[in-house]
Amino acid sequence: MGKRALVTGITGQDGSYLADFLLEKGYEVFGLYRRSSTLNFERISHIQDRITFLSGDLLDQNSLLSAVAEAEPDEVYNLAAQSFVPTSWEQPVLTGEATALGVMRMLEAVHRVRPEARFYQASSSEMFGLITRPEDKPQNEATPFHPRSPYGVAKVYGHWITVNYRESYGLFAVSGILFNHESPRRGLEFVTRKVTHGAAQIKLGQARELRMGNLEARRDWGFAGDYVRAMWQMLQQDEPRDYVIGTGVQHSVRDLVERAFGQLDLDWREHVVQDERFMRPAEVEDLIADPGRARRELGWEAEVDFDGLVKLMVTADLERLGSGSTGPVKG
Ligand code: NAP
Ligand code: F7E
Repeated sequence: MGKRALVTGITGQDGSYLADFLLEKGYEVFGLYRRSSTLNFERISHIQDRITFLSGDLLDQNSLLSAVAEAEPDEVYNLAAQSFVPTSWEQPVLTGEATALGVMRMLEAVHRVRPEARFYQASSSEMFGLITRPEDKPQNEATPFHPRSPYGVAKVYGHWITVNYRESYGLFAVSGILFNHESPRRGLEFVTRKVTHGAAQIKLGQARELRMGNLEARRDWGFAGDYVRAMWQMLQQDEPRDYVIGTGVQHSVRDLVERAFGQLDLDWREHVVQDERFMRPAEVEDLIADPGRARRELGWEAEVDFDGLVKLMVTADLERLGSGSTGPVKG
């Protein structure tokens, strides 16, 4: 019998890649999804028939207890969250409920119903937030947290409650501190996808300009398909431990724009307009990972680099927009 995995956030970017990965490994995959008036399975339509769906919400403890009882998982991947940073200023209470307390509700469900299951928490480099001291660059597992948004603060709670359930109850619970990871399945509001989609629209004559926020922010961007492999590897270790996952290479939003437009033989300066509406009340300027522990202990390394990622995303957007497709997201 293959192992059983319960994935929250199955309809999201990472949930879809993780489900691909686990099915490939022979897992029986259970996916927690939120009921809505229209189905939202675009990212998993290609594997929909191979997943057992359980309806539930991180805000609803009973549904999580039932989902864990029904799935009887060997591994639980808690990927669900309100994950868009700007929304966390608009809806801070909801963000706290889902992204912070939701983690505790999932841990409670595992602790009460299935304490032998291994638990993965989707923590974030947004927890590092404001970097001022030279010794905090690049960021590793010992770098102090200084979150800069309600989202980042909620993730710090999620991180520490995961550590706490490990220390309090001996759960095999780990926190993966993942830096930005992207793909053709990324939501359109995140900067990489906004840029690759926007550039493709301009190339095809479907738009003339792209309105952007802070072009100076720097991130460590990798490919989501590489990062879900790290999540799984963390749960295969002998001991539960937290890991930073990133490429160790940093680029600015300006580099991203230049690279994506350049890919399509466009001059970004003719199309990109800075717009105050996309600036943040408090910015995270300078993130770069030190993934040394993951390399040494998991043998993990990013396979897709920044250029490869931008190319992959631009090509997918151009193809999708060019074919007028509204169908399943490829890639
Ligand atoms: P995403 O595409 O925004 O997906 C989020 C998922 O969470 C969706 O399936 C969403 O369901 C679900 N969800 C939201 N609120 C929920 C609730 N109250 N109850 C149940 N499900 C809920 O995010 P992602 O990029 O895949 O990221 C996965 C996780 O990793 C998130 O926790 C994110 O914060 C974290 N993370 C992401 C990155 C990154 O760069 N991608 C880096 C570090 C950490 P609907 O489809 O119904 O909205
Ligand atoms: O912004 C700047 C923006 O929204 C990246 C989430 O997955 O990664 C993600 O959070 C940077 C920021 O991602 C625009 O100010 C400029 O500095 O793509 P983003 P994020 O906020 O880093 C972390 C690791 C997570 O955990 C989160 O869940 O790009 N930027 N102009 C812009 N950003 C957006 N979205 N739109 C712009 O027009």
